[in-house]
Amino acid sequence: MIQKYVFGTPFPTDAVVMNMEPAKDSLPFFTVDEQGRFTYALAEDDIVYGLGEQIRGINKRGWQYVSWNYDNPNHHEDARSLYGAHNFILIRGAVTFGAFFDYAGKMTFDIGYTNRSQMTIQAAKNDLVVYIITGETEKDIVKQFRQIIGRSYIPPLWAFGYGQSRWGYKTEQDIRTVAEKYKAAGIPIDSIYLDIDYMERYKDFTVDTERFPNLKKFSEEMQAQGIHLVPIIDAGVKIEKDYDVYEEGVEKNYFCKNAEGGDFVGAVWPGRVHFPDFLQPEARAWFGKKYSVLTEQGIDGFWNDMNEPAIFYTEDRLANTCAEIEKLTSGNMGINEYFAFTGMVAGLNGNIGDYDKFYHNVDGKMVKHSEVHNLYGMNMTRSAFEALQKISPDKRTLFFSRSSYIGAHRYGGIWQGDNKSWWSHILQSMQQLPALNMAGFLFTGCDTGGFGCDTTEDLVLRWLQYSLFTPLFRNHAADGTREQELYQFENVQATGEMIRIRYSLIPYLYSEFLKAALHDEMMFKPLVFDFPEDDMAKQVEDQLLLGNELMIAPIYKQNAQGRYVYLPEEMMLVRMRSCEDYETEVLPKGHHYVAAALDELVFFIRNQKAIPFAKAAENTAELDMHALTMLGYPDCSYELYVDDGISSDMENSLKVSML
Ligand code: MIG
Repeated sequence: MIQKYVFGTPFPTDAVVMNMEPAKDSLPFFTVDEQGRFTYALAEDDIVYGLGEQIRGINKRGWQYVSWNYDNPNHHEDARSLYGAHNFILIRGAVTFGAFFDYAGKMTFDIGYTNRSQMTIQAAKNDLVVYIITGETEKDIVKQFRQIIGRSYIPPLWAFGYGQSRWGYKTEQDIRTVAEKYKAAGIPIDSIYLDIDYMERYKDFTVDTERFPNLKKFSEEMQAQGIHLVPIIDAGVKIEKDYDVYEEGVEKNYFCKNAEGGDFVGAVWPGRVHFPDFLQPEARAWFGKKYSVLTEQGIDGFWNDMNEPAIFYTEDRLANTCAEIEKLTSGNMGINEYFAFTGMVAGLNGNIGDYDKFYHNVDGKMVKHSEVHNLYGMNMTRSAFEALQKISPDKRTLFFSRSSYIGAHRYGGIWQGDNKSWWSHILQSMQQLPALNMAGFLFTGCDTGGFGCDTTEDLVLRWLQYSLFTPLFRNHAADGTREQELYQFENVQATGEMIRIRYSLIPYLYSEFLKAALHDEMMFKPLVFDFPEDDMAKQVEDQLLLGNELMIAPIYKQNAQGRYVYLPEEMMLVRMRSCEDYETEVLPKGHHYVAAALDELVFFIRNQKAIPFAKAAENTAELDMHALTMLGYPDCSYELYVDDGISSDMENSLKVSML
C-alpha cells in the first residue's frame, strides 16, 4: 500500500507519474516537529537501504547524506553528496517499509549518524510530499514504488556492448586508431565516446571541422565496422556572438535569469555560459530539437555532463575573491592569510552560494534555483528524451546523464561519475547498484578502469570482471591519466577474453534487464532480498544477486588470489578463462574460500538454475541472440526476453520464450 502525505506547498517534481489523493490519516512511523524534522527510532538490527547513487555501503546506516546534486570528483568514503538526488529509503527490521521524500531542494538524511538509534530527515523548507510504502517483502515495496514513478528507460541493445572512452581523444584520427587497435587485438567493441574536444570551443551541437572534417562520413565509416559514436553534451551554453544556440536562447528567454532579470552567467568549460532553463517546457523542446544537428550526421547515442549544473565560478565571486586575495597578499603573507587564500580559491568551484543567484521561470513565476536545484539534470535528460522521440520515433537512442533525480530514470540511464583508479572503487560501484535499481535507474555502470588517477593492468582485469555484469559497460579515463584502452596492456589475451565473455552473457543480461524494466523489478539485489530468513545474507556487502539466476562476488583487492564468498544456498561456481575454457563445481550453502587467478572470472549460478550463453561476436550486431547454449544446472529452463533491440515500441517487439 502507498500513502501520500503533503507538507506545505511542494514544488511539483514529476517524479511520481501516478495520480494519488493525499491520505486522510497522519504520517505513520515518523514524528514531525516544528522545524520539519522527520524522526524515526531505529531498532538495533534495522537496516536502511536506498538513497540511489549515494556511496558508503549497501546498508546506509551510520552516516549522514545530503541530497544536493554536485560535481564531486572525490568519491571518498566520507562524501555526503554526488550527482544524483534519489530520496527513496527502505527500512528493514522491526518494521519494514519504504519512504520517498519528494523534494526538489537540499535535503539531509541523518541515518544514525548523530545518534546511532535515530534517523532524522529534513528538507531545507518543509514543503514536500512524503510517500510511505508498506508491503509483504522488500521486493514488493520496491515494486510498488517503481509502479508510481513509471517505467525505466530501455536503451537499444547495442548499448549493452563494450564502449571505449577517454577524455583526451581529439581528432577523427584518434578515434579511428582506437577502433583499429581494438580490431587488431580481436577485442569486441560497440561504441567509442566523444568527449568535449570534438566540439568547436566547447559549444553544444557544434563539431570542430578541423578535427572532424566530416562527421557524417566518419560516423558512417565507424558504423560500417559496427561502432557507434557517442558524443557528450554539456549543460552550459557558450556566450558567443553568432552562435545560434546562444542567440536563440537569449532572444526567447530560454536561459536562467539573475536577480536583475538578465541572463545568468556562470563559467564552465566553454568559458562564460548561460544555463538553459530546462524547467520551462518550451526551453526543453527547443534545446532537445538541437540534437538533430548530430542525429542527422548518423549519431544515435549521447551522454549529458555537467548538468548538476556544475559551475567553476561566477564572475562576481571571482572578482571578490581576487580583491580579497589582493588584500591578503599586499603585506607579508602569514600562514593564516595563506590558508585563507587557498581556501577561497578552492571554494570557487561548485560554491553553494552561486545557486542562490539564479532563477527559473515557472509559469511566469521566478523560482530560485537552489529551491529546485536537484531537478536540473533530470530535466536536461527529459529535454533530450522527449525531442528524440520525435526526431527518431522508430528507434531507441542511447542516452545517459551524470546528474539526476528520481523520474529521470524514465528518460535515460546514468553513469556513476568521476571515480578513481582505486581498488576500493570496484566495490563502491557495486554497492551503489541495488539502491539505484530501487530508484528506477537500471541502465547504469561506472567508469571501468577508473576515471581519475593512473590505473594498472591487474586493476583493469579485476574491474572488467565486475563491470562485465553491469548494463552500461564503458572504459573511461580522465585527460592526463595513464592510457587504459585494453590494448595498452601486456596481457591483451586475458582482457579480450573478459570482453568476449561479456558478449556471451548479453542475451542473459539484456533479458534480465528487460524483465526488471517491464515488471518494475531490481536487476541487482542484496542477498537478503531473496533469502529473507538468512541472518548471514543480510550482512553481505560485497556480493549481489544478478537477475534471478546469478550471484556475483567480484575481487576488489590488489594481489588477491581469491576471496571468501557466502552462499545462501547451494550454488554452481563457474570459473571462466574464456567462453570455451571454464569449469564448474557445485558448492554447498555456507562460507567458502574461492581461488581466482587474475585471468579467471568467477561467478555463481543459483541452485537449479541455468542461463543462456551465446557465441561471442565482434559486436552486438553480429551477436546471434538465438543460437544459445545453456550454462548451469542440467535440465533447467530459462525464460528468455528478447526483442529486435531497437524499436521504441517495446510491447510489439518483445518476444518471450522458454529455453
Ligand atoms: O570537468 O568532459 O564526469 O566523464 O570526461 C570535467 C570532461 C568534465 C566530467 C565528466 C567526465 C568527462 C569530463 N567532465
